[in-house]
Amino acid sequence: MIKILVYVAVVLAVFAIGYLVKVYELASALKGKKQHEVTDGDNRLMSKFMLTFLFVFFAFVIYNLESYGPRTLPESASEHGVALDWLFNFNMAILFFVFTITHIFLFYFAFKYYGRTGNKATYIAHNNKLEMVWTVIPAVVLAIIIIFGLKNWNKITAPASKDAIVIQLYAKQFDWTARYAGKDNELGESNYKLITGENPLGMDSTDVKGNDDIIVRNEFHIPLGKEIEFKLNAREVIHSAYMPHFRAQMNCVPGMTTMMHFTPIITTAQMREKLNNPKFDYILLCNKICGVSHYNMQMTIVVDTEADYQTWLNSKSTFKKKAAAPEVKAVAAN
Ligand SMILES: [Cu+2]
Repeated sequence: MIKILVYVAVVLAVFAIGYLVKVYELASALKGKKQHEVTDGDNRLMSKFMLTFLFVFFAFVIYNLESYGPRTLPESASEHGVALDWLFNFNMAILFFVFTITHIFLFYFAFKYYGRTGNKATYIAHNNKLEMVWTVIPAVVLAIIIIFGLKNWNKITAPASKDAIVIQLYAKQFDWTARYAGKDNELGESNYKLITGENPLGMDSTDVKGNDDIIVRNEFHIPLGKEIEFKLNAREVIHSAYMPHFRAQMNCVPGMTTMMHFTPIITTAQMREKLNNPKFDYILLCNKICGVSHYNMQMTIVVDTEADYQTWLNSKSTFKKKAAAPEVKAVAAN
């Protein structure tokens, strides 16, 4: 009902404006004014609006930077992220420079050179020098950005080193499971046909490589200063492993393994201190709209010192021990 009333109000408003314009035109005709004539006075007024807009607009931009700037991500917690942030800031610096200059010219010139009767605009058909300047400068700047970008991209996407800690991140609707490769640093085989309620990753219990694997949910730990190699899998639809504080993201695709790696450089405790926020936690999010509970598909990441990481990892039981556990429980129940 309210919707219909709003529609009716909008339609009536449009009619009302139409009639007002008609009344204005008739009044002008009666006064002997030429219809739609733009006077120098009108142009002067508009030019002043242009200049006012320039200042209001920049004030708005500065206000937005001030109020929303602090909501952006804190400094990068991974090694490659520092280089990425530098590249991002370099891009932003160029953008802001060009943005400021062009907007000042746009609105200041509209103010200064507003239309006056008898004034004629200069007509320039072609100017080689100008063409060169506005082609060569952007080309050089773009080339610099692309070269820096490619250099970083090659480093980030290069294969991980052999001694990197291997962790599988398994995505399904709607949660994450992390699996550590254990002492042998090799993940055991898995197969979707083996998936059951007790074996959500479909681990193959005949593969000895999987015996020392450690499966954790809700929270996973990684050690400071060590390279971590993530192997990403998805069960049913495409998910995306997004770790914003580490400037890392990679799609998880059913039927294949995707990979990424990074080295954390700030522990959770250090970051809490830096941000003066004792509740801060690194987070793994799903960044692909994968279904109704996509928004809640997350896992806490804890960056520990090497010693704390080992203690945490040792407190977890391996796949083999866990597989044996249900029998123990059954005995206890009897
Ligand atoms: Cu998802």
